Amino acid sequence: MPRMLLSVGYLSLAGAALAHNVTILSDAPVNQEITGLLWWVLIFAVIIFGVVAGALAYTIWKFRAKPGDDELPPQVHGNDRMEIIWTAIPLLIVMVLFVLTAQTLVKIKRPVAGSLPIEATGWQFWWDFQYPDEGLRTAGELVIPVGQPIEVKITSGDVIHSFWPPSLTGKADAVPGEDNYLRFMATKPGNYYGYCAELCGASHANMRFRILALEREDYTRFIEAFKAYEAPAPANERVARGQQLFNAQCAACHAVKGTPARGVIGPDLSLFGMRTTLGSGVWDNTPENLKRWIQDSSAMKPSSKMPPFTQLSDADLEALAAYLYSLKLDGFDFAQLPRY
Ligand code: HEC
Ligand SMILES: [Cu+2]
Repeated sequence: MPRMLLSVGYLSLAGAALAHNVTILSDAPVNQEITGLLWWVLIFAVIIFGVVAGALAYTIWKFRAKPGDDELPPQVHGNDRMEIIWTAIPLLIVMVLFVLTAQTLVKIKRPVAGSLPIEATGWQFWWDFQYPDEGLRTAGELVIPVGQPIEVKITSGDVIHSFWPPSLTGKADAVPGEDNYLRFMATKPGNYYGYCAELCGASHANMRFRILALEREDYTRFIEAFKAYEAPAPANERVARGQQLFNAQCAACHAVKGTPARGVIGPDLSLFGMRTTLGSGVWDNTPENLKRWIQDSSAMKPSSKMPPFTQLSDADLEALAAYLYSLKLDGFDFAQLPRY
């Protein structure tokens, strides 16, 4: 109940549409730590408000002008004892908050043995993700296991970005030439929303990502299948045509595992057919959105670094879409994951 009340206050500030992105409603351990701090601040704030407002109300009532009061009341200048008290109390409160905050900081910054290392690189306007231990690469949607600590090494390839999945943890800046670390753990499976939290250009607001947390067995199955994965041989004419177009027009910037496409300027598209979103976590991954994206991505995402392909015929777009949707592992349905 108190947690609910606190959430109501928070939500009225943050906007109800972001209900799945509220730190204090999250079970993730780092967010629980931060929520604990928030409680301390709230307790002190309520006490201070009560004392100050109460004293003010009492004074106004007690010393109000009464009939027959024609003379000025006694005039007082300064009170050493009170000044010492009202300096000492805030100092004490700030010291308590300092100690609590320092404890929390140490706890959430400490490297955890058995963490899964991940490397995240921000680019205008998308996120590249790598699994250094497995030699795997993806973009926009990062798959992790539930119940294992994750250690994300964050950097940027161009300007300063910031990596922030609010339902899982706080944020860390992505700075070119520098590595910052975020450590967190998902406690339940889900499709967690993430945002770039540092103004980075015209499409900063369109630079998002997702973290897909899977049960341990599903995660292991996913990683093993991904390691063994090579883009499947085209199942029909259309997919074959799509692959051919892709290798001719898109492979300079995009990679697809097990094919000649090895570009690294744009997102890795090896498992694009499994993505729940398109354009770095912004649009639903539907054929309509995909075709619109390929034709002119900057019409959807201003200043997108992917060039337009307005010369492609409808049949070509269909073929490219058919090829991209063939790039997936069987036996997974990420669309079913609850969203946080
Ligand atoms: C000059 C490099 C370049 C070329 C050529 C290029 N792309 Fe891209 N592409 C990008 C970049 C950069 C992005 C990321 C844009 C963003 O989200 O801000 C991107 C994003 C995408 C996405 C969205 C990926 C995601 O993670 O959601 C798809 C799908 C895509 N491109 C398909 C294609 C196809 C199909 C072609 C060929 C017809 C192509 N691209 C050609 C650079 C390129
Ligand atoms: Cu950014």
